[in-house]
Amino acid sequence: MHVDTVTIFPELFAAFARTSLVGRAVASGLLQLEVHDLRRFTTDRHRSVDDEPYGGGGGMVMSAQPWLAALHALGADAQRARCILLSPQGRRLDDATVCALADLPRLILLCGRYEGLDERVLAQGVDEDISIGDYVLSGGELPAMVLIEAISRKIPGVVGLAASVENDSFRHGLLDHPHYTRPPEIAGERVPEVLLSGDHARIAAWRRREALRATRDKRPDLLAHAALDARDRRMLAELDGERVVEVQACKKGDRTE
Ligand code: 4FV
Repeated sequence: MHVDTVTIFPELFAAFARTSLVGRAVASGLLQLEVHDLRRFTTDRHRSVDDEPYGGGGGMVMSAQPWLAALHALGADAQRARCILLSPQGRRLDDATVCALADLPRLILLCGRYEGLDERVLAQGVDEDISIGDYVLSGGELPAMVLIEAISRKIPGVVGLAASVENDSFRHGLLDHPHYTRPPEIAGERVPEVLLSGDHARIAAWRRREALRATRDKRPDLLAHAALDARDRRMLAELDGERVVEVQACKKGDRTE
């Protein structure tokens, strides 16, 4: 996977490109990450990248010329590169989109600043815009890093233990189950016995049940799209049954108080 990133703050990617998972992906050659300074494509002696907005109003807008020159220089139209602008106006990033993008040979990520880019850049050279969430940041650099890291985890061989990617949250449409490690007891809290049992079938069942419980409690919207089998639905019914008992117990508790 080859990723070109265009930004006015290339230094923001320096540590990111040599640290942890992305650092290993770049070092192994499984990911080629090139960071381009947008100012390299300016033509005026002040190397300016922004200007007053037509129609007035606060803030500055990024000028089209440097971006169009950058896209041309990077061959955005020629090679099979998907050109993506990170922007709050974009389609929300999710695991399915990450998987789809991870199968492509090349991405060009545009990191905006100020109020955003002149709209004519989007018309000319951008294939799609993607948002990492409904909030406004000062720049597209962090969203670009989020996207690069999420995609890197999908590149075979990047995450040492393929199983851990396989079990990632959202991979099967569910949130992850709880995790525990040594010591078996801390702060008066013991690790669920089943996890110490060595009985892998029981452990797998417990983990599936807890993933269903976490998803039902925290992201019920995901349950509607999750690939659930009959056993999952039985587990959910049992969990709901448990909840009824809990609620009744609470009510009973209140009455006796
Ligand atoms: C953003 C987001 C984001 C908006 C104005 C950059 C900033 C500035 N990008 N998901 N949320 N971008 O807030 O992707 O130009």
